[in-house]
Amino acid sequence: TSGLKGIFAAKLPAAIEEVKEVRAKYGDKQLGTCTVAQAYGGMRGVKAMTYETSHLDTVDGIRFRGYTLPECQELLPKAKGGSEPMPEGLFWLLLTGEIPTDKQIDALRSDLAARAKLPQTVIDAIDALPLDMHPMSQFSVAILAMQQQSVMAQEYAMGTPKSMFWEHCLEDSLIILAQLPEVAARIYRRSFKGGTYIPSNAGELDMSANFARMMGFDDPVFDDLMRLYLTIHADHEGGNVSAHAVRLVGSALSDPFLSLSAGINGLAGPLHGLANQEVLRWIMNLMAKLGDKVPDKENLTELCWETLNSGQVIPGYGHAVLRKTDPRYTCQREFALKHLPDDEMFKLVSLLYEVVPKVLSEHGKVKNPWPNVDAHSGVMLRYFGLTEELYYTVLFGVSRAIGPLASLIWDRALGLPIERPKSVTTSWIKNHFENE
Ligand code: CMX
Repeated sequence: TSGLKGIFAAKLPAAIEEVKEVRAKYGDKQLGTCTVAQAYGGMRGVKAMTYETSHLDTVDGIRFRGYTLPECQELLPKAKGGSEPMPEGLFWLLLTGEIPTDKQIDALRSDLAARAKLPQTVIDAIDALPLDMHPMSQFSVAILAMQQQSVMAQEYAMGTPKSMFWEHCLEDSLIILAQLPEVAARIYRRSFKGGTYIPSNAGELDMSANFARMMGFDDPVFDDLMRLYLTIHADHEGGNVSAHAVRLVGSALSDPFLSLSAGINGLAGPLHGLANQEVLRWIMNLMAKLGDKVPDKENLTELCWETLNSGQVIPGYGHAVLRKTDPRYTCQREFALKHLPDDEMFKLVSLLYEVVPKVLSEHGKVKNPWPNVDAHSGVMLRYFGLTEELYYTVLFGVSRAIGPLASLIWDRALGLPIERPKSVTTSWIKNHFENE
């Protein structure tokens, strides 16, 4: 085996001790305050949870275990012939805090391959779903269908001690990561390719190349795009809807399958992961409206205002935490500049980058007028022939399993309790502050 479990286990005593010390030393300190406005306002900016695997800076963007995206691109192991990092390597980094060696990643791939065979019951469950059900709904149902394999649920039923939870959570997470690409590829092939399937080759190929092959793509540059895509979407600290849903549901000791399915349901919302689908639709719509006109700053500005004036958001722009261009946008832009600089749609996306922030700033409502990760991904997928935008968020979901599951293993290892914040009613607030 890869030794991943051993390396994680070796880190545990010191990490548990560190958390104990921090709690003893700073337990009474205020992390942040919560105003009434924040309680009504989606708890924005309230520091009220810990999350070890990644941290989001409002300006510099995401850091995975302290490493920026460009650092991860440089340091994480590459597949043979590829130049982007492998998401398997990121899982290792998020879980252990260490950059894995090539050898460790080869061994992890074997660990995953040993768990990759989809149970027939999962295949049957997917096959029973309506072909026109949204791919994200199919994906969430499929993950629930996978839950019969949960070691954590089986062990809990037998009365396992709390100290063993993380081991079962790790085992379930490995099963999920091993099987998710095939589950996702099946959903793609049945929804858009007439239900013809390409077998998995998890033993030979890295996760991204195997996933690409199962979807029906056979282009080394697309493999690299998948590696980049699955790496950059993996984790975005703990408060976003998908990561927080995984953490919340997992805190009831629901196993990783149940927890991830909940996270995927959150990712399926248009203000979160579904925005990548919405971006492509919005761009197609802009192109249709432009007709024969060449897009320029002037006509695009007008069309952006049309979107805003009709009460809709401009998808792919804005963020709850970020206050600058998302580095996940920037590294996709760099990939596009390298591989598809002359693509018309990429040029349009680039032009929108010059137009939208100005329009949104003038609009005056948004706290962040800059693009997020979703503003860019669809254009590149489309360029390589993955044109079915309804499917885009499933790719996001395959990736988003990586971070929140690594974090969930830590939650169980650190023995975090069930989440249960206190809520108050509007009349409680009125009574409470009336005589102040
Ligand atoms: N277009 C138009 N209006 C926008 C906007 C956008 N792109 N982004 C924010 N606003 C509006 C909000 O709807 C809000 O309006 P109201 O006061 O009428 O409710 C106001 O500006 C203030 O919002 P904010 O504090 O700047 O942003 P939030 O933290 O509330 O929301 C987000 C963040 C991402 C949901 C929001 O920017 C948005 O809806 N963006 C478009 C959808 C999108 O791209 N989502 C993907 C995010 C990344 C991901 O999770 O995948």
